[in-house]
Amino acid sequence: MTIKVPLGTLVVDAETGEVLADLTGEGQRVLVARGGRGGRGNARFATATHRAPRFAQPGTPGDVHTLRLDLKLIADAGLVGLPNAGKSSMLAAFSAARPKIAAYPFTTLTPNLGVVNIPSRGGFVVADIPGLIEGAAQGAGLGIRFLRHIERTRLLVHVVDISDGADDPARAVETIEQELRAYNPALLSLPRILAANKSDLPHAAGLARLAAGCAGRICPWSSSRR
Ligand SMILES: Nc1nc2c(ncn2[C@@H]2O[C@H](COP(=O)(O)OP(=O)(O)OP(=O)(O)O)[C@@H](O)[C@H]2O)c(=O)[nH]1
Ligand SMILES: [Mg+2]
Repeated sequence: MTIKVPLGTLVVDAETGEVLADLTGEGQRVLVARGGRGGRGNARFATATHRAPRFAQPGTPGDVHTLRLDLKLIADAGLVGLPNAGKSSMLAAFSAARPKIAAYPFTTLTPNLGVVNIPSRGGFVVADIPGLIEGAAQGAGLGIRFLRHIERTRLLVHVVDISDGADDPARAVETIEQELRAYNPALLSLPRILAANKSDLPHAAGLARLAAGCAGRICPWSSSRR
């Protein structure tokens, strides 16, 4: 029996926790449980002189395993940030993905993927995940379970709302980095770009605060095409 799974599925032995396969390639197949040897029915034993034998040979049972399938999406870059920072808007601005966007926190409930096409250099995949809040590692908000989807990325884009109505952006950066660290410190060794978002709105104070804390990593951005 063949079970189709999405790219990025890890096959884990549920009892030992051993990773049996990591299906990251298109069309990749793995045999996780070998079937038993088939039996032979009585017709197989028929001969010219013994045409209706009353015996048969039963088959043997196949392997039995309890497996867990974990999906870790495959993306080149991951978007992280507080709820409402504009992660999904950014994905919509530079890919054909059409994630739900709205002016309230936790609009995104499950990760979205988008492909960014750069005609001369091919494309790359960006993952937009639900917003993180302080205490996410302890389960606050939607928690940190979605962070596994950005563990495979090569780079993180940290989206920060710098508009004057938003919370202190330098503090926002700290909060997110702390949650990333609590989930897996290796995430902080990925290159991280700070996208100072909503720069179409008044933002002088917010940008100054961000620049004071995180100079050199900032990239002003606006997803609004107004
Ligand atoms: N003015 C302005 N508004 C923006 C910009 N980017 C996003 N927004 C608005 O900010 C709000 C939140 O945007 P989303 O893209 O849903 O934010 P998100 O970070 O994906 O939020 P969650 O999914 O809840 O974590 C929406 O009302 C957007 O229209 C921007 O560059 N400028
Ligand atoms: Mg979103």
